[in-house]
Amino acid sequence: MISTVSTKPYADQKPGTSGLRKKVPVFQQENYAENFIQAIFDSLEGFEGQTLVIGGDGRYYNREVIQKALKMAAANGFGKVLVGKGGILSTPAASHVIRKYKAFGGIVLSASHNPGGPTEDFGIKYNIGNGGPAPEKITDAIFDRTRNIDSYKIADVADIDLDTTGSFDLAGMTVEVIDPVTDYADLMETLFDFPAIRALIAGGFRVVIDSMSAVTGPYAVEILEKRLGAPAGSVRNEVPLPDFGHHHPDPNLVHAKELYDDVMSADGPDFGAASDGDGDRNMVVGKGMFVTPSDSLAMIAANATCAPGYKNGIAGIARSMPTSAAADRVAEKLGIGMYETPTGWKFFGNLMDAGKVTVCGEESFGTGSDHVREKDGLWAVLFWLNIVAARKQSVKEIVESHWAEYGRNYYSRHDYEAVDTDSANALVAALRAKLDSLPGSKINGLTVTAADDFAYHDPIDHSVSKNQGIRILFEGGSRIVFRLSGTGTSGATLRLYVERYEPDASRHGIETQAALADLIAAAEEVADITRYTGMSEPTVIT
Ligand code: VG1
Ligand code: CO
Repeated sequence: MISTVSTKPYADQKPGTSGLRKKVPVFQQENYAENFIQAIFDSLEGFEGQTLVIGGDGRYYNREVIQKALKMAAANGFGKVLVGKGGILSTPAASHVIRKYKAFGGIVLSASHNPGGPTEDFGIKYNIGNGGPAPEKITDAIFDRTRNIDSYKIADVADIDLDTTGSFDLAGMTVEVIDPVTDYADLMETLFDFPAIRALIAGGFRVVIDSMSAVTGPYAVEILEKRLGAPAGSVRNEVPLPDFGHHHPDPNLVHAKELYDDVMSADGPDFGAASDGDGDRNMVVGKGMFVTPSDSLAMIAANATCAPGYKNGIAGIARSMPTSAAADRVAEKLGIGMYETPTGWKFFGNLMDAGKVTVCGEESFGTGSDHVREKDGLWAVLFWLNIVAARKQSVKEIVESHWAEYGRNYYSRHDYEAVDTDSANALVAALRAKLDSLPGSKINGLTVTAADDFAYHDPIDHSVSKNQGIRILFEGGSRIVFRLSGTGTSGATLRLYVERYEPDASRHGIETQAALADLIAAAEEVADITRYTGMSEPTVIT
């Protein structure tokens, strides 16, 4: 029943920030997905007879690749696979299932916030036994293997019925089709004060969640509508669609604008939230107040003891380098550790496993904790609802009082998408070449105190990750950061991150782009963005 199929390597299977992401037609090439999955298995040791978790965000091509992965897991010697019904598992739910059932690891099929459909994006990512994304050591080994792979193993059997829960035999391996929602919803109930949130909602506090036709719909309906008693219809776009209804399943002020406008309108809801394709990102909007992801991390950390799962406090905080330093001030006040890592959740796993940090966050609408080893969209939403319920204040009041206490970190990210790859690389190379000469000089009248290309020394496994983003720091704590995206599938995306710290509460009401205008102009001056990208404005501002 087991075949060994000969194959030829593809040169472009290097995992990026979060797994391998390519257009669907690329994945549909002969043996393309098979090669990558076999390369994953060939890079691992000791999984004979062990359990693997497989799930995806339901996007176009999800089911086809799940069938291949199941047959290949059986042929390679796994003892059991847990797969979400319909092939569905949100990224945080997959992480939880891996941990709860002590699986050897998991394969998550997703291109996250990237659009889906026959000509859009698909992705494959491997997670290790702690439930988190594989560290670079493993993704490097997978890439090496893809470059010389010559065969893969697969069971010649019929497809498994993914739409019925229960146990099935697949060429001697057990396939268990599990309900994708229950375990995750139960976990949330252990972390947050559901009775308090239920009372808040029963008292008339109106919550809406936009699942953006992506994976969180069934999770949000179960938690918000069934367990927390919000009226039916509180979860919008709750049916996962293979093409996300032709939208970008990316929860930000551009792609979730309708929700934002609704919450901001006079008779709109009190609280709105959205999440991305695979359910690990979150956007939180309170009436009259959008919470930036960087602020959200700081505020969740500062208010963590409101939630039962964190009532004894948090051990430490980690954030990716481009994320604002708002959380640093909270860590300082609490007297706990603060860690700055490269972009991508895979760098947080070691810190959480070692007990050094409890909460982590990224500026890209990602927040999470050590309850799993991925960022977790609904977790962040529930944390905010728990804080609102416990403090009996609005989101706006909570945010403004935080700024008054700690100061405000004005923050914005400008993305220049689909830039010619050579031009984007040239921009970065030119910046790199002048790093040494920048300290002490002035850019747009601002004095540079330091400039470097961020390198991370992992304090646990002592690995070193270089070239993780160019940062230019100015007097007074402001900074600009440049890096190229590692999740895009066409051309290059340049990300410019801009941050300014403002301690004075009387200056906390400035419009963000205005508050950052001199830094944005400095970025243009030092990096010649318009000339290199051919764009006079970013494609997305968040
Ligand atoms: C982006 C974000 C990063 C995030 C990654 C995966 O990466 O900037 O913070 O971890 O996406 O998120 P990049 O390399 O494009 O900047 V998800 O929700 O797309 O898996
Ligand atoms: Co995601």
